[in-house]
Amino acid sequence: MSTPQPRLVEVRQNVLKQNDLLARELRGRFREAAVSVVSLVSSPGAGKTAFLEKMLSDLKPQYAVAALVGDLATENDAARLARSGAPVKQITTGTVCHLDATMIQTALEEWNLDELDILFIENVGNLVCPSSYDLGEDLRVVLLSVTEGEDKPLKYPTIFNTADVGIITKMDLAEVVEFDLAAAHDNIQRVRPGMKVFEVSAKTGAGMKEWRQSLLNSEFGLRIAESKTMDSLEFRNPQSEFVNS
Ligand SMILES: Nc1nc2c(ncn2[C@@H]2O[C@H](COP(=O)(O)OP(=O)(O)OP(=O)(O)O)[C@@H](O)[C@H]2O)c(=O)[nH]1
Ligand SMILES: [Mg+2]
Repeated sequence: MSTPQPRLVEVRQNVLKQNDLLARELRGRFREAAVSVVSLVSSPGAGKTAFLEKMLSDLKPQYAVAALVGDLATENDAARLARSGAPVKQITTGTVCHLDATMIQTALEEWNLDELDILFIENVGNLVCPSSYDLGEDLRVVLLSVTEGEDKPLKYPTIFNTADVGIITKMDLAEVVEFDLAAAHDNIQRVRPGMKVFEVSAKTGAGMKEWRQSLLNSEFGLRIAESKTMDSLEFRNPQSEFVNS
């Protein structure tokens, strides 16, 4: 006779199953609307918002970009991202250490996905919780900053293992913190063999072009070669308290 599973595990499995079902539905909606969705995960302070600020500013002249950003308590990141002029919405999670598919669905209620080319989602800074929650994204990007140390992929393998692309951030600080770049690449490949990894600095802009070109050139299977919505006045003035603030 098999031993029954503890109740805690059962509840957790149900929550994840519900999330997976909704994420699948979201993925279908994103595909139907032909919007590419890119999520960012990392430890707190690895540079997600700085990287995203740069991406939004660089892409906005040619693409209809927008961002959802998760944070436990503040709206600081949304305010920073909105400086790009792109529509931005903050999801404040309270005590929850990750975004889930329901939060994404609710946050998108007032936006017309048909008018978007690329939607970015910045997850709550955490190397553990976000890994189990599918958000319906096409591409999950994991960021590792040089100030965290090159061993993080080995210590938090799941978040690296569930990502599609890696970005080593704050490269302008690599030398001063004696970051071992070769070891970092090696560690990433040990937990996620074959994953493409970029080296960038949002501060100096180094490496951003290579990453952007790969993203736009369908290297990761996204279809964002041409903008579909740049003429849309409605998109330029969407319902968002952070737009152009
Ligand atoms: N030198 C340097 N500093 C950076 C770079 N990118 C981010 N920072 C700094 O690192 C700190 C954290 O950056 P954020 O962009 O807020 O990091 P985050 O991952 O969004 O943080 P959370 O949302 O709190 O998890 C800030 O002080 C940034 O100015 C970079 O490329 N170079
Ligand atoms: Mg942030």
